[in-house]
Amino acid sequence: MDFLLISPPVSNFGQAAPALSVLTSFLRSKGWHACQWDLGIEAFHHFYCEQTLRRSYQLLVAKDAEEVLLDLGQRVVSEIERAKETLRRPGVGADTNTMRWALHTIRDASVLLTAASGGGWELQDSKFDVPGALRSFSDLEQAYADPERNPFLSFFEEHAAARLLRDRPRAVGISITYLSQLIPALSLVTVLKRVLPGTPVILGGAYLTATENEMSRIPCSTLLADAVVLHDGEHALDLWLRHVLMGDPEPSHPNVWLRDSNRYRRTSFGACPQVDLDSLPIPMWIADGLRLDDYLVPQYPIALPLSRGCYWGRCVFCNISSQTSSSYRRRSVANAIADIKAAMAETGSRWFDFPVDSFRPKHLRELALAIVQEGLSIEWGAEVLLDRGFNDEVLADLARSGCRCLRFGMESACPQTLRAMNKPVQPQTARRVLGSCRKHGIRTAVMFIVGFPSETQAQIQQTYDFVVDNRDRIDFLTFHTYSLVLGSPMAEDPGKYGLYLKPGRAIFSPNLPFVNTNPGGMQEDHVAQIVEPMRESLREFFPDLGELWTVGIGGWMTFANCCEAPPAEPPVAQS
Ligand code: B12
Ligand code: SF4
Repeated sequence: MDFLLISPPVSNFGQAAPALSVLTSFLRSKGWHACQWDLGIEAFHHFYCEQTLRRSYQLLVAKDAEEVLLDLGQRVVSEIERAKETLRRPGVGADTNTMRWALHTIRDASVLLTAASGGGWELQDSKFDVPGALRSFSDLEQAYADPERNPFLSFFEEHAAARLLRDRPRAVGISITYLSQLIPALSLVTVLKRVLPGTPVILGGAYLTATENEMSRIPCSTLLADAVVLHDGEHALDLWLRHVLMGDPEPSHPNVWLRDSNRYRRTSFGACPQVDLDSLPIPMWIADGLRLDDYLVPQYPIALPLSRGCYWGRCVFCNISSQTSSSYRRRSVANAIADIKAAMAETGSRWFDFPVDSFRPKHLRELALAIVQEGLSIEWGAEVLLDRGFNDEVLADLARSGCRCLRFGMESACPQTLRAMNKPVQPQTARRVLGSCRKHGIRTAVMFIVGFPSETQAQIQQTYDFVVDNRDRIDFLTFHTYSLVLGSPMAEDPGKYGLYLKPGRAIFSPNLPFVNTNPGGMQEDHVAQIVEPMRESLREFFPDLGELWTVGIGGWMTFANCCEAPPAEPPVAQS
C-alpha cells in the first residue's frame, strides 16, 4: 500500500468525511495504491459500547460517585447497544420519541465516559477536549502524549497499531476537519512514529486550513508531521507522494508546507491553486476502507461534494471562503449525474447530502432537471443561500428531483444587521423562499448568528419575532453566538468593525478574543446570557429546539428526519 488516508476521532457517527473518498479516488487515478480509513467511527464504537461503558461505570462505583450519576451509568450500560441499533432502523427519523431516547442515551454515555475520566478530558459524540491543552504548544504536546488525559492514545496503541503493522503503508495522511480531531490526530502521529518509524506523515483538512495564519509559528515538535497541506489537497498530495516515495524534487506548490528544522516552510508563494472539479474522478465510497454499515443511520447519506466555495463570498464574519480559496466551482451536470449513479451502485443508498458551501439556484435546478430526466429515484439535501433565485418554479423542480431539506444561513432578520454583515438576505425574500419550500414539501433548517458586534438587543428581538412569525415554515432552527474567526474580513481589520483584539488567544483556535466597542453592541459574555433565555422561550414554538436532529449544521439526523417523515405538508399561505 502506497498511502493510507485516515480520518481520526472525534468525527461523525452518521457519515464519513467526504475528503477521504474524494482524495483516495484522485490518488488512485494517479496510479497510487491509496486506501481510506475512518478511524473516527471505529473509535466511536470502541468507547460507546457496553464493555467500555461498564468499565467506566465500575470506576465510578469504586470512587463512590453520586447516586444520580450511578443511575445514569447503569441505564446507559444496559441501553447503549439497543440505542445504537435503533438509530439504524428504517423509519426512526420519523419517530421523534424513539430518536430522542436513542440520542439522549448516547449523550448520557458521553457524561459517563467524561465523569470516569475524573476531569482529565471531556468526550462527546462530536467533541473532545482536554482542559488547558490549547494554552500553549508545550501544553498541547503534554496533553496528546499523556494517557491519563487522553484516552485515544491507548485506543490507538491497542486497536490502530495492529492494522498499521499489517498494512505497512509507505506513507500516511491524516485529515483534520474539526477541532475535535486535533488532539486525537496528534496522538495518532506519535503512535504511528513509534510503530512505523521512518514512514512519512502528512496532515491536511479544513481545520488546519482555518489556522493558516499561524502555520509559520507552529513548531514541528508539536505537529510531528513531515508535511502539511492547506486548502485543496489533490495535486499537492500527489506531488508530495512523488517526492517522498519516488524521489522527485521537493514539491514547489503554495498549498504544501514542509518541515524545516523546527518550523514548517511554505514551498512556494502566491495564490493557492484551486482544483477544477470536473478534472476529478468519481469519489470512492467503499473501496478498501469504509464500512458503511458502521454508521448510525437508517440509510447511508452519501456526502457528495458537487461544488466548492461560495459564489457570494463577501459576508464579513465568514471564513468559509478563505478555506475554500474563495472561488465558486462546481461539477458539471453530466459529471454530477455520473457521480450519483456510481455512488448508488456502490453503496446501495439513495440518500445524498451535498456537502457544499453554496450552490447557485440555476445550477441546482439544472441538476434537478437532469436527475428527473435520468429517472434517478433519490432524496437529497444541501446547504444554500437564501437567494431570491429560489423561486417557486425552481423549488418545485428541486422537490420533484427528490430534494427533502435545504439548510439556510440567514444569520439575522434585522435589515440593519444584515447590511452590517454584508449578508445578501432580505427578510421578505427569506419568508417567501421558506414558504415556497414548505409548499413543495422541502423541509427547512435556518441558522442564525446572535451577538454580531453592531447588533443591539432590539435588533435581536427582530430576529426572534421573525422566527415566531414564520414558525409555520421553519422546521429546524440553530442559533450560533457570534465569534470573530481567523480568515474572515472582520479578523483582517477588526478596528473597522469596532473590535479590539484581546491578548491571550488559545493556540490552534480559529476564534479570536475581542472587546466590542460598538455603541449598543454586546460583549461576548453578555450574548451568552441572552441566547439561552431566547432558546428557552422559543421552545414553546419549537419543542425540539437544540436536540441533535434539529441542529441546522452538525445535526446529522436532520437529514434522516427529513427523508423519513411523510412528504405531505400542509401548504402555507404565501405572502
Ligand atoms: C459538510 C460539512 C459538514 C457536515 C459534515 C459531514 C461529514 N461527514 O464530515 C456536517 C453538516 C455534519 C458538519 C458539521 C459540523 N461542521 Co462542518 N462543514 C462542512 C463543509 C460545508 C464541507 C466539508 C467538506 O466535506 N467539504 C468537501 C471536502 C472534499 O473538502 P475538505 O474536507 O476541505 O477536504 C479538502 C482539503 O481540506 C484537503 N484535505 C482534507 N483532508 C486532507 C488530508 C490530507 C492528508 C491532505 C494532504 C489534504 C486534505 O483536501 C480535500 C480535497 O481538496 C465545511 C465547509 C468547507 N468548505 O470546508 C464545513 C466546516 C468543515 N464545518 C465546520 C463546523 C464548525 C462544523 C460544526 C462544528 C458545526 C457545529 N457547530 O455543529 C459541526 C461539527 C461536526 C463534527 N465534529 O463532526 C467548520 C469547521 C471550522 C474549523 N475549521 O474550525 C467548516 C470549515 C465551516 C466553517 N468555516 O464554519 N459539517
Ligand atoms: S456566510 Fe455563507 S453566503 Fe456568506 S460568504 Fe460565507 S458561505 Fe457565502
